Amino acid sequence: MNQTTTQTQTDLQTLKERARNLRLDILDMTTKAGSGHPSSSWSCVEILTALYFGDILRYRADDPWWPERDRFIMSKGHAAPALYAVLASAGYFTRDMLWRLRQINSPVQGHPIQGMLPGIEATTGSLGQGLSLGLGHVLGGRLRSLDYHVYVLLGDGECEAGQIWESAMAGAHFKADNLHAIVDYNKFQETGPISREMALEPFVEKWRSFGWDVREVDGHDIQALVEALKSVRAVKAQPSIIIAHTVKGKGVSFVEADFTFHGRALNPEQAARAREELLQ
Ligand SMILES: Cc1ncc(C[n+]2csc(CCOP(=O)(O)OP(=O)(O)O)c2C)c(N)n1
Ligand SMILES: [Mg+2]
Repeated sequence: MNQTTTQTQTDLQTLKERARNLRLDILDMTTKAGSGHPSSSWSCVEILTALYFGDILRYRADDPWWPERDRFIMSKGHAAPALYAVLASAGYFTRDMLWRLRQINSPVQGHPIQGMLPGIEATTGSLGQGLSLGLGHVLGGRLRSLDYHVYVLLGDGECEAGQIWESAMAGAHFKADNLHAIVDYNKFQETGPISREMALEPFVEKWRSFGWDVREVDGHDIQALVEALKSVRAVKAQPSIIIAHTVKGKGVSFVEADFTFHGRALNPEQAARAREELLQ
């Protein structure tokens, strides 16, 4: 094995370790709060790890409003615990903040609020709006001759919202090649399987027909995510989307198997079992 390969594997190992720690933080935050969305948060842990630690996003945790920063918008705002965990891990604020999730008057609310904590680019939680916000950032950057990139994480259930498809049209119309959507395609929304509630398929073809560059990836394969997130930056004259195939509740078997964990924290006994699985 040559040195480059060894280095890459070490990096990948570090990223996997980070992902595991984020899962543990999400478990602890939501269990302590007694509410929140652990399964939606675990679903997107590798995506966030790749973005923040895989050398994708340009950001300065000590200068959160640096004008040239890349923007990340957590459009599926109910996965706020995942966002808070990754921002703390990246150094935007201290980890003790995490344990204030969902407390009255806490800046760590159940859904992210812009301005409450450094690193939160947008107030989200009302699903369907983040892609439009992202496009606004791209067009604003154009006016100011800033070439930052904007990544927006969408839920698959969220893609049932009409506003997503307005922004899909507008993004292509404005040739927003600095706009990159990622869909956390875990095949479930709040009340059941996407295929039953409001089918999205043929999903890839839909985005292509709207004029987007589309690629699919295993949403838990950090290396594949890093490559995809990097390569979309080179797309010209059209926005891009990465459809990341994921498992809702990834990492904890009994949560993966039960979509009713949406919006439900684990009880202390379940949390202990989850911790054991995550530490295996
Ligand atoms: C406009 C709007 N309608 C309904 C809801 C309630 N809601 C919260 S999460 C959710 C399901 C989202 O599913 P998905 O986008 O697939 O996210 P996942 O949790 O699977 O990652 C719904 C319907 C909301 N937050 N906003
Ligand atoms: Mg979903």
